[in-house]
Amino acid sequence: MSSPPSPTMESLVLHLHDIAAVKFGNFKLKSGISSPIYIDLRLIVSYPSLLRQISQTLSSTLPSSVHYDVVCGVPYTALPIATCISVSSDIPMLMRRKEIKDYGTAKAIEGAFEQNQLCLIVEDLVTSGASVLETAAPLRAAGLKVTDAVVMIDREQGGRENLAENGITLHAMVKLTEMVKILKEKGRVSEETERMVMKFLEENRKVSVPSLAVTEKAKVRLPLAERAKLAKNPTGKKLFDIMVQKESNLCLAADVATAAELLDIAEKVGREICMLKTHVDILPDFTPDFGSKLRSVADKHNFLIFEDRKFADIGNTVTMQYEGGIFRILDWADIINAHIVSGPGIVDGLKLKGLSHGRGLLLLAEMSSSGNLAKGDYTAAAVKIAEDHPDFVIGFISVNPASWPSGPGNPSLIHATPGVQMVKGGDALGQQYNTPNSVIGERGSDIIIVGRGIIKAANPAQVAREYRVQGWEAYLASCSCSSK
Ligand code: S5P
Repeated sequence: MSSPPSPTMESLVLHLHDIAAVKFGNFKLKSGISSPIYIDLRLIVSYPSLLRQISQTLSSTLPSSVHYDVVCGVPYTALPIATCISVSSDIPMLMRRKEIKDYGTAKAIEGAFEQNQLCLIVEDLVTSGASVLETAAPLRAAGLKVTDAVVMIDREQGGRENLAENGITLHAMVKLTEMVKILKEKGRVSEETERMVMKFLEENRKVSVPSLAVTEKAKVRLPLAERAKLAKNPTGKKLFDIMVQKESNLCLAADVATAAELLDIAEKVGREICMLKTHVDILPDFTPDFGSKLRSVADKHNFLIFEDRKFADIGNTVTMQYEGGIFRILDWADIINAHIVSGPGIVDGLKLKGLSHGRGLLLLAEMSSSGNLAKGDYTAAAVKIAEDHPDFVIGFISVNPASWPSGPGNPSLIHATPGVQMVKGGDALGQQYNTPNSVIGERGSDIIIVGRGIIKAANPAQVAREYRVQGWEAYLASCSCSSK
């Protein structure tokens, strides 16, 4: 930054220092590292004139070419700032809910808006840009356009670049290094402190990936291409290959009302997904040619078909359920799944039919619904059964494999997780949602299974793209390797 700071900026920075919103010393950050500088902007609500000054300066930070129809603050610290900007500019505001308890009554975005309106995101402090992205995702999912974000302080730790990669231009009121320079020039900090802070920022500038909370167990995974080589089942191998080719770890749960709608959404969303999950028994217009029709969409867009049949009976019965009836699942589904409540015989039964067709099986090791009983010893039993059938079992339906005693375990097996939306929450019937970042980065899963988050969106193809990008970036960030 070459131009000297304006007097307004200087007084603002000094004011922030006066109220101890910027502190120097030795602070342990959430990430565990020690920092010589600490910023806590939550305090600004106690100083109305400062809040007003901040909002005015933020508004004037934006180039005149930036237009917006609505503003939305990143919860919680930036909410009062966004409110001030909204009130003084007479531009309506939206609020993003951080947690959604009940999808029946609560929405991710509160406030009135129209499709394709431009929304400006307001944030107090940007490090990696992850929190701005977390707010942009549900806004975009609701049909708004997000192209710009304005922030009070840019810590210059990769946020600008990460946001740019996601189509968002960051406008910063002040950069952290500029703040420190001002404080040094005004005699608030010593040369020594300035040097320490600059050194710290310089060393941490290289942190350019979103600071996803990646758990240790989730981190130790091999690249997908390596895992493809380890897979013993052809469909399991193909799934890894498709994920790499399409840079997608997104599975669409196509729980739509009719077969016609299913084929339509498969066509629209096909290019974004590695797998499409069906519940074929909910389709009133199912016809025997459904399988071949879906197969041709799957071949065109290169994804696998997963019939979420959740077989649960004894081995002999499931052979008939798999092959026969009106659905003839064996003929068209690459992948099926099964509960293990009846014991390992169910795998033997399904394998008897599926193996020669090259099909694969996912075992339900955990479930996403609240109060479910698939945990502890039950989950461990699923792992054991999978290990005993590497030629047919390709992996698990799981929810938090990083929490398992062995972690996600054998890298030739895949983890696919349902209960995924852009914001944490649930529905009125016990479904529980986690975000793509949490599922992939913290919980160690490989594939996000998304249903209503996509199919109920105004523009499913665009929203599917956003899930794909988030899921894939979370995967790359949590993979110990830079290659896929
Ligand atoms: O534990 C589970 C297992 C599955 S396969 N929880 C689930 O929700 N599922 C399926 O994932 C469920 O049957 C539905 O098809 C999908 C979740 O859909 P959504 O609309 O809640 O995303």
